[in-house]
Amino acid sequence: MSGRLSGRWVVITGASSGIGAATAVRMAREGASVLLGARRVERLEHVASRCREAGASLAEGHYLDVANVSSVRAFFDWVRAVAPGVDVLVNNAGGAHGLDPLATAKDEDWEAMVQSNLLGLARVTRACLPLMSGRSAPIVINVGSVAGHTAYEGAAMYCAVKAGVEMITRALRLELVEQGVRVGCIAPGITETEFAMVRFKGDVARARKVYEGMRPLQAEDVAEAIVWMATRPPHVCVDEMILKSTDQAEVYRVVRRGPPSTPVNPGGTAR
Ligand code: 8X3
Repeated sequence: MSGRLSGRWVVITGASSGIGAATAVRMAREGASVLLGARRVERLEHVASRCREAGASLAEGHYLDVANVSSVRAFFDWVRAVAPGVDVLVNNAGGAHGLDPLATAKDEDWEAMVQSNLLGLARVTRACLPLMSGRSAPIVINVGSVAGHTAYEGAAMYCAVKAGVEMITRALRLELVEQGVRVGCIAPGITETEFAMVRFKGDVARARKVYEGMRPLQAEDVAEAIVWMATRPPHVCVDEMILKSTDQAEVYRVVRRGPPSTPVNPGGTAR
């Protein structure tokens, strides 16, 4: 199948649902070969099959826990065995845990957020970079958040790790400019995925409130932007992109116009 990404090899983390899954399918539609990582391998297999139907040259999934060093190593051993190299890395795995003020926040929530959003992203990137060497105009796309730009109550650690994603992106951009590796970050605002369900540990009523009365971004909206970043000509690097619902002017300035337009999407993803 021909497409703007045909002949290109794409690795996506957190690909079992939400933004990761939508990005995989959207990249597949462009004819890419997609290699997907996530902990939920059954759901990953389902996404891989949707990618094959969408036109992927190849779509396969493999267990990946970005918080675990040996899992990252095993994942990239697999990538190395399957692919001649990697052209696009989408660092999507991550998410928020809890919305407690720092004074009462839980260690396990902090540790989970630092491990997945920050350390996981860094170790996945470190493992992937050797596979990008020698490819034509490779690109690393990090999924950050508007929370990396603006602090809000109850999200000190989440804001800190997402600001960290921005800083890793900028440092890496400088480190890789000589090699011609592009590095960019996309910072989405409220997106209707499993994000809120994960943050509130399965509390449907609290999760639903996040999207209540407004029209949030959908995973596909963010996926579309990621594919746009990945399909710029080789001399163009989108360093940063902030994408928000029209109803969200700022992290905490959201217009809620009426009853919920859509239910909480149980098939979405944490970010
Ligand atoms: C998710 C966006 O506004 O819930 O990263 O922090 S927000």
